[in-house]
Amino acid sequence: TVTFYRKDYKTPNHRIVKTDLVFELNPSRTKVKSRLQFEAWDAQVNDLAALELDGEALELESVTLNGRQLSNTEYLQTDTSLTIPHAGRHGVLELTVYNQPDQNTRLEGLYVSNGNFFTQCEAQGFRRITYFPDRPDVLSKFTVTLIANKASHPVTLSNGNLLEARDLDDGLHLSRWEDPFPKPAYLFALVGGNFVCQEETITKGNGQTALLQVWVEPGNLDKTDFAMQSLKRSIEWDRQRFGLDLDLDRFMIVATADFNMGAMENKGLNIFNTKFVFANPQLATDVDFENVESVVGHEYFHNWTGNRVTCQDWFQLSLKEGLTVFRDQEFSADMLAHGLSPEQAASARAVKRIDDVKVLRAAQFPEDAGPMAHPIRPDSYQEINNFYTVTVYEKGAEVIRMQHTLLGEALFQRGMQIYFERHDGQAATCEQFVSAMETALQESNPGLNLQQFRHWYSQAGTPEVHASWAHDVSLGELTLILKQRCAPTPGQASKPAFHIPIRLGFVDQQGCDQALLLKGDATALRGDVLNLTQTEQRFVFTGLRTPVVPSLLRGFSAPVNLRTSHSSADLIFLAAHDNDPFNRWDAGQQVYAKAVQEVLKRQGDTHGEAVQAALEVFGNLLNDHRLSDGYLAIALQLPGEGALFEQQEGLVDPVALHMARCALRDRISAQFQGELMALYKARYKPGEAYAYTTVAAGERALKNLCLSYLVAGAEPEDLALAQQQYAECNNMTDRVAALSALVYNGPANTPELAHYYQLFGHEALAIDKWFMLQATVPASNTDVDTLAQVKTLLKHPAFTLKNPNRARSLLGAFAMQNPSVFHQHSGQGYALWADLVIELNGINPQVAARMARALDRWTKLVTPLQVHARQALERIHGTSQLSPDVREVIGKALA
Ligand code: BAL
Ligand code: ZN
Repeated sequence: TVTFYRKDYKTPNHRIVKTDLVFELNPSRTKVKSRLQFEAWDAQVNDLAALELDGEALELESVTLNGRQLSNTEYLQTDTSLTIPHAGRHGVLELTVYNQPDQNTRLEGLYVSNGNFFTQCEAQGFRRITYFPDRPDVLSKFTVTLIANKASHPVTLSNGNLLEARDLDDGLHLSRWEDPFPKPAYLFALVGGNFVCQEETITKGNGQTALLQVWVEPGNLDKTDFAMQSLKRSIEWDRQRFGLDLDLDRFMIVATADFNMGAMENKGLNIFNTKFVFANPQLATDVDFENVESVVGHEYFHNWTGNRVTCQDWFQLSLKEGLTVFRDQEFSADMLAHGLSPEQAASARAVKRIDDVKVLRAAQFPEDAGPMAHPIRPDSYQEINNFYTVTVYEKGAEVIRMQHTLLGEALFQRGMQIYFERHDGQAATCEQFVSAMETALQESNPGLNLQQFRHWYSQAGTPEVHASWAHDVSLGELTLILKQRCAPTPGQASKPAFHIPIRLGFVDQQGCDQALLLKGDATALRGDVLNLTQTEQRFVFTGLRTPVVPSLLRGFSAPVNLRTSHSSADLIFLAAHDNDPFNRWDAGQQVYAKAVQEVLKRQGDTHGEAVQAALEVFGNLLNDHRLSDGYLAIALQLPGEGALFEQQEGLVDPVALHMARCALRDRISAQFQGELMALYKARYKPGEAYAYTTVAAGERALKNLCLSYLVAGAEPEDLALAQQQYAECNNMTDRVAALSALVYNGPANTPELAHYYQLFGHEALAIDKWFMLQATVPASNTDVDTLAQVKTLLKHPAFTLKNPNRARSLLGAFAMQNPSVFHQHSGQGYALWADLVIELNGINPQVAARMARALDRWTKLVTPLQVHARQALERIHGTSQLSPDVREVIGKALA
């Protein structure tokens, strides 16, 4: 096992000033000729320095240096590299290699999907195309010539501008592309095949025009409108909010059904998983629409944050990913709020923020507490593909968001401006980003700095913040005591205190925020943000002469676990009255979580105090008619099983936890049946045309949430509601909601499943949903043996582990979204998972390593489950030919 360390970064001997590539595209044997014009990196590099190139799984035909063909004693070839000793300070290297796209099931480098050619080069796929210094700090100007069979592969695309396109002899054709911007190899892309496109010409900020294209396989053009609209909105938004315009004459998106990631920001030629392009009402849910918009935005925003300024090395990945996720989150929030009244807009933004924090808590907090914990800027890795994580992305975005909170929008934008002034066209580091923000901060606040804030980049783990307070109403003084600690993570036993921005308010009994007046050191409070910088800190607020309830960490101002001394009554009050919609939601979640824990302790009994409190919160929300449907839908949802698992003290039995949560859900459902039915009926409008808008999507979300409560008892008359909705719906949102109500609560093989399959048998993404639904039937549905069902589905003709989306829809859904069946006490869930991870390891190591993370948190399971889990982990670990990807994940889990 090789481990790579951040501290070992060294500049290369040479830069590649210019790269000319010629591809003769052939599915079984593609010829790649390259001409690399290289130069010494700097004055320190002497004539004797070796030119070092990476390469894997390539057949090397010839090596020519400065016009002279080298014999194989004049270079050094290994399984992973090609070295030319004494290459000189500058020169031209020409290579001819072959690779095998149709054998490439890893989907890294050049591969074939449905007969068409695609590439995926980030992080280290380019070295599977040809030998090259495959590292992000080597930026080169590329020209690319593509030669392909005109009948089978009529469309060929690469980065940048089209210089020429013409037919050749023998049924071949050629296209030649030039990317005006130097870029690292990971941003290279080519596409070749049978495609059609939707295109539009737009006018850029400088008055010039640009051609936008969305390319798909024939038959799919009716799914591209929304992606095109999203692209145009992204371009407009980046110009308005960040002052960043499109720098290309041509910007293309191409969709493929076989893709490891969501999408890829290759310069001018974004390649997308169909899942994040295709959207029309028949096939995509409201959530799918929202995801398409956010991923189209994300990839487009990378054009500046990622491409114009890229990363020095892969340890800096969060430099582009955290920042770009922050940007896509802000874009989505602005789009969701667009055109709404101020109140509705605030509500839409809050729902978006809550959605993002739910992901963080359900996926990143466990990562930070488990064997793969790493800082957003990791210090080491074995396989970089394993570090495209929720920590680097989502926690990375939170770290950017905290800087935004500390600086405010205007100074943050000034920091972005400084960042581009300093680093445009370069490969940069996280440190350089923070330094740009710090300069912006100090331009108007010379006394402040981000020194301590930098710990967020170097320290892993979710800090825990404990808050307690004492309020002397007669004096008007409230003393707030905040303590922080962060549990040890691999390689980091103890950590200095973080700089934690805590947005806060004090809510009086009328529900009004009292003024914030801090006694003493005024710099600790800026606006409504308190700077917690010490392990333990005491803040005295004055002028509070009536009782108040503190509302802390408003808007989730820092990615921490907050533990407060709020009483149950305080939480019920905040869940009804907090002026911060995020904290209002969060107070409700805390009450619900306590209720689940109480039901668990009382072995299913739902007559304890905590359940009473949950019913009170739920009832208050139902009675608050000012709430938007979208907000109410999210506030009436119980915390997910993943979040509950993490919050529970001690060892956890996910099956028991699931049953406790179900008991609470059933109690709520019984108690509020009338109200839920009324809400459902008022929003049941099967004849209404579908439109994807914030308000309409919120209405559907609330209606379908009500349905999920109503059918929980599995009474035939309630299931009939779902059957009727299924039969009458005109969109995928309502269809999937109805179908899942039936599949999760009704008898096995509900006829709607067969109907759905017939309706959508030819639509891969819809069939993914079909597999996913059946793989996630929980243990509480005793009519269904989900494990047996999954085993049967593995043999279904439409199932294949080779397609990442399909693998995720069955194996991923089963192992990561169905805790009560996956963690069944027989251990059979783990055994099946281990079989499939081993099989997938031989096909696609990158996707296999994702699936392999399902038991990251196995040491938090109750002992009998730990025994089964260890067995399954050890079985995978003992497999021969385990990829470095899977080996790292399983090795760390067992360490
Ligand atoms: N750069 C990999 C895909 C993404 O984050 O956009
Ligand atoms: Zn990204």
